[in-house]
Amino acid sequence: MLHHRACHLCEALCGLVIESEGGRVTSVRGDEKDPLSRGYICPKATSLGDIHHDPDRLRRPLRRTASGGFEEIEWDTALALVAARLVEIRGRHGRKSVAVYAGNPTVHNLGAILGLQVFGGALGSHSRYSATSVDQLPKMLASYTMYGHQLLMSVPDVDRCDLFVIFGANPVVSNGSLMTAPGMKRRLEAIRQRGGRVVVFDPRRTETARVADEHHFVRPGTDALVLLSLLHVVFAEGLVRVARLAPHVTGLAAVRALTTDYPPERTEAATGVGAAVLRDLARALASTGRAAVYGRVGVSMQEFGGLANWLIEVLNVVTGHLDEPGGMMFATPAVDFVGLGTQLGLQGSFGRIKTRVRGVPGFSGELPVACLAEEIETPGAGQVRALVTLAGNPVLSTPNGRRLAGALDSLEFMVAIDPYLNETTRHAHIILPPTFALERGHYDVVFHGLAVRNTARWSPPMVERAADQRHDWEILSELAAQVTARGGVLDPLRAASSRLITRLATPKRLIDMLMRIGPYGLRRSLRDGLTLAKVEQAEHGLDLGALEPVLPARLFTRDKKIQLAPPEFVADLPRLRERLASWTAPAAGELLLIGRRTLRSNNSWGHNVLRMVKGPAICTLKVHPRDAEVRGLRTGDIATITSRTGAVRAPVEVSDEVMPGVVSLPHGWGHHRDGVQMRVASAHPGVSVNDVTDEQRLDTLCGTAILNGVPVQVALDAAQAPA
Ligand SMILES: Nc1nc2c(c(=O)[nH]1)N[C@H]1C(S)=C(S)[C@@H](COP(=O)(O)OP(=O)(O)OC[C@H]3O[C@@H](n4cnc5c(=O)[nH]c(N)nc54)[C@H](O)[C@@H]3O)O[C@H]1N2
Ligand SMILES: Nc1nc2c(c(=O)[nH]1)N[C@H]1C(S)=C(S)[C@@H](COP(=O)(O)OP(=O)(O)OC[C@H]3O[C@@H](n4cnc5c(=O)[nH]c(N)nc54)[C@H](O)[C@@H]3O)O[C@H]1N2
Ligand code: SF4
Ligand SMILES: [Mo]
Repeated sequence: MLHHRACHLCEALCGLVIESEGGRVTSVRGDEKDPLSRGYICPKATSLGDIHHDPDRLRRPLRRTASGGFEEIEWDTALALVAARLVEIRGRHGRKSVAVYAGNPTVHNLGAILGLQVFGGALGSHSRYSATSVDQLPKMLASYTMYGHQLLMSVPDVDRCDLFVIFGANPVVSNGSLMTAPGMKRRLEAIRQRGGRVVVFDPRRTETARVADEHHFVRPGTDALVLLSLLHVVFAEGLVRVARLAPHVTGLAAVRALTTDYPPERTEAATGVGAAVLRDLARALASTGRAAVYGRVGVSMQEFGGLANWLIEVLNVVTGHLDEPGGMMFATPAVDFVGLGTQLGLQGSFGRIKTRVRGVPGFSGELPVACLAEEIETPGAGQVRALVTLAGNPVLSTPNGRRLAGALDSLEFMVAIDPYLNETTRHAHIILPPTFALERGHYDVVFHGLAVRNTARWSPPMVERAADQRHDWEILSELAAQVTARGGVLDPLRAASSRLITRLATPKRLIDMLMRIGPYGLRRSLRDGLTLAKVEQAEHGLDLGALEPVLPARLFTRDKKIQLAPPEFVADLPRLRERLASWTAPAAGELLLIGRRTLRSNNSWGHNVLRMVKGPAICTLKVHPRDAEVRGLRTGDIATITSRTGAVRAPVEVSDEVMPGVVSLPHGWGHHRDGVQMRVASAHPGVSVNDVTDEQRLDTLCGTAILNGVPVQVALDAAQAPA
């Protein structure tokens, strides 16, 4: 049988043609007719079948036994137990005592997104955490403060731009992030074929850097200085060109004043980027009609990620590339979460709440996950005593995972909604495993809104689930109902959405309704308006056209203007200025550790598939020849990587693709732990980089963890055995 659907594993939304026989997946190919991916897929798509059939994947709830093992229990027993424990702990210790952590696959799962809203409302928890604070939070903060909406995030119009500048992203491997653009290599090559230019700033000569025209090493954490210098040149040389948006911009003079102290000649020693490079690039940005400056996780989870993300937006605005074809644009998705969010008052908020122990500001009702361990460990009113994880593996994905693992063991109660018994869920008292993607219908409400082309695609369920399996949304809404019945408190907004969803019964019907009231629904006549049925009929996906300018109509700030100099960011500049001097004089022997994504990995949970992990070791430490020589390290040696929080050992790969002074280790590994039931992953364990990242080091502006540019010592390991 042939099935058509979109891949949900990453943000690229590739169209797939999946063949199955007797319920078994026999092949996965790219869908040539998908208007967005046009046949492209990456190696991870082939793992969909393997995960679906994985004997380690949990299908029934598990309860921890007195001896520390797990036993299967019935759904009804499990759900009742979870609801009772959560309500009881909340009753005893208050609303902050029950925390929720939502991980990355939540946003790739329509039912989990909606279910989380309903469940979160019923629980009324004031301790919400997610992968946002180890990922894109700075970009959301920039969108919120500058455009008035956390989800109004600019994406590069790659297919029409002639100068594409990339800071800290490797889309040839990651397949693009906050830029849904499957087949990035092809798209980058197309820029060059039409005479354009691709420029990459990265401390590693990445796979993306290799297909670019130019690559510049930049010292980890210093991008904000590079950007200030680019802006300096734009202002000093009279290259400002705000064009159409000029009447809708405020703060231009303030930004000009803030950049005067940062000529490129003054920042080059700290950043490692030559002044001539920046002068040339600033002029090119100003003189190229269609150009875009884009940044991702390398400029997000770092010491000055907030500033860097803000300055990238500013640079696009002042060179006339925001909201213009070929520049940084905004998608107009069929299900318009930006517009809906505005009606529901969900544009965002910043600093309204703070963490109890360290006083770090929260963003949009959420607290930074780097603070979770101390919130569990520190006694007092508001201490976290119970935790719900949904589609997350924070023991491997958040800084100082070892400390967090210890903290999880001290909880009164933990429940994990997750299909695997892994490094995090093994700490839970109850594990509730949901269905896997092929067993459920899906419409991507998030990434259609961040795509480089407007399209819509519905993925029908492809395999019948077993009678006793539950979808994420069913688990969450059942828990919500039981928590409410036991005396849950609902805030009015969530109560309303909860009632709505319960009445409509399924996420699919909700999507249909949201589509009807979306930009392609009501905008057209009732007869021609978009409905889910029409999207379903287009089995390869529906093309809704190239991106179109949306500003100023889509500005949600109070004065309906783009805020070029939000006070939060301006107030953070002195911290950068103070740091400038120490970059030019790093501590003796210290190296800066950065991350790396690899083609056959999917954060922490793609490693239980043999075809993804076999072959040469992936979890290696890349070291520059100069730094290797000083330490007597050769390729194949085992090195010990030590930081304030601990040490890990990993095989060395000597390579001049990393900048001198920088080492690179991928995240999401470290599967060799007692009780983990992922047999393939445990046999190819690697080590967890987040055992040496530091939960105490944050971008203090917004609470994002610093996962790139971590100071470490690296030495030859005497024992020569990885652990
Ligand atoms: N050092 C370092 N750390 C990093 C990063 C880095 O670059 N360097 N990257 C960061 C980034 S960008 C991110 S997004 C985070 C990710 O951080 P997390 O989201 O915490 O971790 P994942 O590895 O994505 O784990 C996802 C979990 O969801 C489960 N899962 C998969 N599908 C489903 C589903 O449909 N339903 C449910 N209920 N569960 C499901 C998996 O079994 C797994 O346990 O990691 C961050 N951590
Ligand atoms: N194959 C695969 N694809 C994935 C994932 C995966 O795990 N595997 N994860 C998905 C997720 S959750 C996300 S968020 C996206 C992320 O998507 P990307 O951001 O494109 O992914 P990375 O490969 O982490 O790219 C970050 C780059 O930043 C560089 N960098 C590190 N520090 C700095 C710095 O201080 N300054 C600059 N300029 N650069 C720096 C790193 O060397 C790296 O090349 O990928 C998604 N796609
Ligand atoms: S690039 Fe992402 S969406 Fe496309 S096939 Fe690979 S994992 Fe799936
Ligand atoms: Mo991410």
